[in-house]
Amino acid sequence: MATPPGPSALGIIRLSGPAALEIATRIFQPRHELKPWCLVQGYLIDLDQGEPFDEATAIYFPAPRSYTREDMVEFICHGSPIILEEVVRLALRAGARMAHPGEFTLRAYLNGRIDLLQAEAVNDLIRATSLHQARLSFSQLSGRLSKKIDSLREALIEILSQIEAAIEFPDEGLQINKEETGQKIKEVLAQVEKLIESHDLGQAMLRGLTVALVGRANVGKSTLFNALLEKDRAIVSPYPGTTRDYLEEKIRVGDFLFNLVDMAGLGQPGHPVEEEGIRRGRQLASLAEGLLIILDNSEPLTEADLEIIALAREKKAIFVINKIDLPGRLERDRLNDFASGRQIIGISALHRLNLDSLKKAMAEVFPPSLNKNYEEIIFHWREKISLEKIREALHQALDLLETGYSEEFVAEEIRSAANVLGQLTGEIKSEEIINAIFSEFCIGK
Ligand SMILES: Nc1nc2c(ncn2[C@@H]2O[C@H](COP(=O)(O)OP(=O)(O)OP(=O)(O)O)[C@@H](O)[C@H]2O)c(=O)[nH]1
Ligand SMILES: [Mg+2]
Repeated sequence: MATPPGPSALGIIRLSGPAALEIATRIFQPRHELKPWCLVQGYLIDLDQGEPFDEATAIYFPAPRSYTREDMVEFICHGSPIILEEVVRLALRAGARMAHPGEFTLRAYLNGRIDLLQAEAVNDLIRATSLHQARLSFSQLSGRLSKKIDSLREALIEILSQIEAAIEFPDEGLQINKEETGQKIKEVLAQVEKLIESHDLGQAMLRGLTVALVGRANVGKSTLFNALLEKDRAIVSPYPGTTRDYLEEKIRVGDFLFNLVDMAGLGQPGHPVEEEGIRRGRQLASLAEGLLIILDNSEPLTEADLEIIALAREKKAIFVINKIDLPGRLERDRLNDFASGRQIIGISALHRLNLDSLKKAMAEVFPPSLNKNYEEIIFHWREKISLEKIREALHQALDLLETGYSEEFVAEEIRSAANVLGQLTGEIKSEEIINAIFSEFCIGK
């Protein structure tokens, strides 16, 4: 089943494998013959009972021009769970079996239609958190990152073959030029570094950035949390110490997903439960990628405010002056000094004033390295860890080259780097990696 459970306008069921067409014709009575790549109307029917239970369209994709490179049939019927379950039941009775998560894409990979990086991109595309990420994942699905990785691997294999020729035929003047070889390794290394760097941005897009709302009690953290979420999620009250445990919700701002965290007011706890809330809050704030430091426009800065401002020294932060609808008693000049160049934005969470400026600032300030225009972005830890291994091997190769070690040692490092690149695209197959990747897929893709 390629569509989610629950009633919907249409539902899609896919069959893949050598028996796909045969099984399909035992469930489906076409009005015209099922011709390759043609949409054919007909009836879903239990041929043993002869009563149709839905009208549907079917498409037959003969191998190898299909998603999996096997024979495939796709049914598009009404999206009733009852109908879809019946189609599945009849297909199973006719000899099909249920697909495992990601099995269609796995088959596409095993049959050589796509590589592992493209397979990962399929899942990222389905789960895209923004249009920007969808575009990047689609470009990866189209093979852009694979091409890059292949070109790096080819470059390493070329270096390797020169070194190996020099080892094998030392008498024929095939010595390697150390400087030139070193230069070529450095060129690959620079590209590997750039890809590794892009991972922060990729992860930020895929998983979201954690941003904590910090401030002393009653400054309006929960009111702002609700206003940004556009729903009444957190309890708000005029009494300090309202929020005790922290709350976490996702919002999308621009091209980024944020995990927004509302927490107890940092400062003097009025209650043991609040104390625990504050402890947890501090811990979360220290782990967050960014902070919104909320201050109250209607009161002068307090010791507690200054302590919270100090928390942000090592962090990306935006200073938010809340309650600008009230007469200002907060000393702006003093705050300017503390902010040391960070953005200060006046808002009213209660009256929803200036929230767009705040969102704009969040999208500018919190994402990592947005100023770097990466050609390719890697999204996953698997890729980052592999690239780090490659970086290490290439550094090692350079060291060995410079310190005049035997060329065989240099060759060994380059060979291992090239192998890791091969595992990245899946050209070198590893069951462990394959299992890890496809288990994250949904069934039907
Ligand atoms: N005038 C005005 N009042 C606000 C504004 N934002 C919040 N408040 C009020 O400030 C009080 C405290 O708001 P909360 O959102 O509960 O504050 P908090 O920071 O979450 O407080 P704790 O959970 O106790 O730490 C409530 O009475 C809100 O209505 C604002 O922009 N203007
Ligand atoms: Mg609160």
